[in-house]
Amino acid sequence: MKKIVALLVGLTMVMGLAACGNANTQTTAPAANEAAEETAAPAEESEPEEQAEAPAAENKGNEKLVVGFAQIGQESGWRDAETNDVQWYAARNTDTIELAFADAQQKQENQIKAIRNFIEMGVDVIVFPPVVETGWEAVLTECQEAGIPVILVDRGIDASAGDDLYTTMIASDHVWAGEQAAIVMNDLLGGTGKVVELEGTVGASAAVQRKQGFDDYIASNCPNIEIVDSQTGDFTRAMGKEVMESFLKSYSDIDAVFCHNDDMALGAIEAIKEAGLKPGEDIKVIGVDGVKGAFESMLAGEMNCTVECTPILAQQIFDTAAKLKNGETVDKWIMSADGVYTADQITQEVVDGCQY
Ligand code: GZL
Repeated sequence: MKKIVALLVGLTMVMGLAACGNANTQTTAPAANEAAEETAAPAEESEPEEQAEAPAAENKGNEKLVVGFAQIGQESGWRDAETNDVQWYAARNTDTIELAFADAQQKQENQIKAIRNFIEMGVDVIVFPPVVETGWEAVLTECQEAGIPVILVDRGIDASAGDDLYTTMIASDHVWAGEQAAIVMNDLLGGTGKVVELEGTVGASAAVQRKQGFDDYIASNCPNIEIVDSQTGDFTRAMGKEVMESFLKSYSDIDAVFCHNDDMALGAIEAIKEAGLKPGEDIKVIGVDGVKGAFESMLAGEMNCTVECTPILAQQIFDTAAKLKNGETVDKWIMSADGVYTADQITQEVVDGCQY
């Protein structure tokens, strides 16, 4: 559930690593969190001010917990919040944790390069959110052969790959999120209406499962609600706006939009307003994530609901990684506890208390 905490301050220093391909690594301050260069600049040009010593290739005997985190990129406010939480946590615990962080700029091949780099470094645990569900068998087998446990965060891999290729997954229940969105949608529409759907990144488990939860619930319980169209907005605000604009040009009778994340919902709200319609009234808007922008939009009457999917996972990630380093066993799925927030619950105090 959402917690109210002091604003995060301070500079985060993470392990600086030689860039590997485009999977550039970086030292970032939470506020800055600049996008890494599209193509990796030569290491000497991209060195942070205080280049931390890259962990020795052989990490054996290092008392600290050394974690390699191969982040997807910076596609959404949610993703930035997850990155900031992980880097801030590591920066506050440098006496016991070393973090090697890579930004894959949305590319699976960059995540794979970064994971191979972490294997070379001999980190204790590898952590990453698989940008898509498939294509991980080879690199995860290499992790296994190197004896390095893998924690999946916030997204999963296709079950057909077998679940022995990773040790545990720390993530929300995305099918549940889709179902909750459908329940609220049915309530908002009084059981009748035409809905469009803005999907997340093609092939991402969060998108596949939110769609499954939403569409299956509507099909089974809402005979008079029709999903007239469904297209990917790739989890970004810009593409969410673009696809909603095309929906508005194609359909004159849209009653609601279900967006697989809040960033796309904020883009859809812009498009609805520019079309001369009232978001939250003429067209109901439901998102997922629980980012502050969604709460601000609900307070303004422009959005109706967001289903929380917490990105604040650092404590669980590092606690779990420490257990794995110590040879302990953990559950296969460490599920986040999330809530559902509708506009009627939102006050300025709730908005001010948003953690991300
Ligand atoms: C969810 C995560 C998704 C968020 C999006 O666990 O994978 O990726 O919902 C983000 O905002 O892009």
